[in-house]
Amino acid sequence: RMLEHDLRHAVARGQMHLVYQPQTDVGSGEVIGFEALLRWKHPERGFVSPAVFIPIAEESDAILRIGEWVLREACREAATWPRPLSIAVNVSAVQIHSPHFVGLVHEVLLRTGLAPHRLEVEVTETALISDPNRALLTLRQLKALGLRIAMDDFGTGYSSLSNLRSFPFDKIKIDQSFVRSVDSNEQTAAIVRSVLGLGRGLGLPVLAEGVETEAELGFLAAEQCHAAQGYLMGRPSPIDRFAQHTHGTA
Ligand code: G
Ligand code: G
Ligand code: MN
Ligand code: NA
Repeated sequence: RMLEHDLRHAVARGQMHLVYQPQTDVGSGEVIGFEALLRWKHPERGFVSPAVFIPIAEESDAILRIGEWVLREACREAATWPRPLSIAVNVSAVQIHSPHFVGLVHEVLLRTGLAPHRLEVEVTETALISDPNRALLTLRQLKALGLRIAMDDFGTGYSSLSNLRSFPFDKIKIDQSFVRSVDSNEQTAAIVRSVLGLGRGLGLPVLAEGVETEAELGFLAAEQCHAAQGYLMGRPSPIDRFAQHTHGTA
């Protein structure tokens, strides 16, 4: 496929960049960190969505080179911020199962000087199920480096509840499909309340993704959700847009 070929050279040709989306504390409204999201500007096709090219990259192993670049770039950027905000990086199944991944993360932390506790690795449940024993070992080794693991897209994957017990997650990210209209749909509200109760019972903070309206945020505040992310608080954007948060200036 054309895209597959072009992807192999995209990093070296400088076509990839990261945008950053703020994550806020629901109680205080303050920005507590950012999620790094990958963007590819193809020379002829323009912007190609990661929802399109990440699956292609995962088939061809190009994901390893791209994922390494994302990790380096996000950690390098976050290490320049005067304020010690967290930085969340999405990691694919292929990376988690690469024998070099833990060593790579260790090396990137050392080289960038980023404090390990500021790094959060986001993994989906689907990334863990092909070889759960291997995945568990990798997650434990990552945690031994001092970073945190978030379960991404919670509720959309396979067997969410047993995964929460089997893997050492530090945070639950409720998928945006459950956040959309949570203020007006009683079924959705019941599901989100139960995930928040689950988080409380397990001692895990919960972040709600895809918050677009004040009404959704109000529901989350009333239900004591810890953190939120979504267009309401900020769209994924170049990091300069958020200098008042990263640098603490007005
Ligand atoms: O930001 P956006 O809605 O375009 O992202 C679409 C999908 O691509 C999401 O599932 C998101 O997690 C994924 N994605 C974005 N950036 C990265 C990345 O750097 N690595 C991986 N593996 N997935 C990413
Ligand atoms: O799978 P993951 O949760 O990593 O993907 C996050 C995706 O959700 C990104 O593509 C990001 O652009 C998108 N996103 C973030 N906030 C919102 C939002 O408020 N509404 C919608 N529709 N998408 C969002
Ligand atoms: Mn994510
Ligand atoms: Na998600």
